[in-house]
Amino acid sequence: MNIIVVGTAGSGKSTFTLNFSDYLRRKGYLVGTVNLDPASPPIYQTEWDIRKFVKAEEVMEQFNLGVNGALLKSVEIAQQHITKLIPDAEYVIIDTPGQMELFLYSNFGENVVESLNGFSTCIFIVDSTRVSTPENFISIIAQSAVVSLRLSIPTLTVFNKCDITEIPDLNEVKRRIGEEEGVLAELMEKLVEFVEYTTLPYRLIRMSSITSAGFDDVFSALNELFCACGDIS
Ligand SMILES: Nc1nc2c(ncn2[C@@H]2O[C@H](COP(=O)(O)OP(=O)(O)OP(=O)(O)O)[C@@H](O)[C@H]2O)c(=O)[nH]1
Ligand SMILES: [Mg+2]
Repeated sequence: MNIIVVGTAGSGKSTFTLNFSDYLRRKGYLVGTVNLDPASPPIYQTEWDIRKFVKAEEVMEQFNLGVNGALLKSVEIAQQHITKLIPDAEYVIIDTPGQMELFLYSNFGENVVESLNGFSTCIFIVDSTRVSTPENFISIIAQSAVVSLRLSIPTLTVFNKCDITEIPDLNEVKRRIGEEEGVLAELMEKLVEFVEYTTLPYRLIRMSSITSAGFDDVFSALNELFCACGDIS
């Protein structure tokens, strides 16, 4: 199973890759980790590192680009190397950059999916410390639905950092949106329907990539997607 880890900047993708791969290894699985972020050296041991081919800081200098432009250019250069970066393992966990526009506006994600063999799934990691208002919540859920649509693979939406913050209750968010008035409130009510295109209505998964709380839930949800027989299939 290939697990593509996607999420906003600082949501915990790399920490998840590090600790969830250890979790799977402790269960006895052969696990490979892949760093597809040209801007960050991996915090886990891996020989499958995009930075062997392209480093964002060098691209920045070479093409006289800013941080974001250099990342987009690096990813473009790296596309041709992706197939060399996929290990042969039972679980392949693929860490990606936090610039969401790579997944929302470019075909980077699709190209990654096309380079993979076997069953692929995406974990969309939500930084729960940043979804305290209904507006933030709806915005991130809409992003996760668009990522799922663009990658065209099953996508599990997971709330991270449950060790330091309350995870929002979906019905409570809907209730708060229903109480608001005006044009924007109407827009939010329409946008909340995006939730239906994520796995959230079936199961809200809370986890901590630091403490590994909720990893059992993530693991069983992934396997349900794989078997296509669980309640989120
Ligand atoms: N308390 C807490 N902190 C976390 C958790 N997951 C990640 N962090 C912290 O959040 C920060 C960002 O974590 P990363 O794993 O680097 O996040 P990322 O999504 O890979 O970040 P980018 O690659 O920059 O987009 C680090 O300081 C982590 O220690 C969590 O579950 N709980
Ligand atoms: Mg990272």
